[in-house]
Amino acid sequence: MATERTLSIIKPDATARNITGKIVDKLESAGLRVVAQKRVKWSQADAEAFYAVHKERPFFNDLVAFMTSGPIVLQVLEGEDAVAKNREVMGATNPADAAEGTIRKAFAENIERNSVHGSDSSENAEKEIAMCFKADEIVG
Ligand code: RTP
Ligand code: MG
Repeated sequence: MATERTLSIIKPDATARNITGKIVDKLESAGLRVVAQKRVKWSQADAEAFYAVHKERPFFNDLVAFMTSGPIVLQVLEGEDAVAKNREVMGATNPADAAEGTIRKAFAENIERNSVHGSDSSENAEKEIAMCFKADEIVG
């Protein structure tokens, strides 16, 4: 498996609790390297554009409200099989289903306030990285 990049977001529930570093520790311990990072606050338009794939889902409006409720940390992670590795260390969407040792098991509050986002395929990773970072903001 070749070196790959994925988009990670530390969500507002986690920045509110000041646990950004604890989450980065788990990502780094899993062999992922942070090659771009910035803290931002999304507008409604930013969140709607990022989550456009979910716009027909019943949780869309709540998700947009949550993701614009406070600061978030956008990251590009690099490593072997980075998309799958990040999904593995994140754990299941619902923390009640998340495996021991995962970020969501340790930190998520509920199925919505679940602390992290990670791209779900290489194709989506490329799109999401391009939405969030300029090429010269990523230093591998
Ligand atoms: P993510 O995209 O954030 O990495 O999470 P995921 O793939 O595990 O979950 P996805 O199905 O893509 O859902 C995106 C985010 O929407 C919120 N959600 N709320 N209230 C609900 O039933 C519900 N379901 C999903 C979560 O914040 C989820 O991560
Ligand atoms: Mg998803």
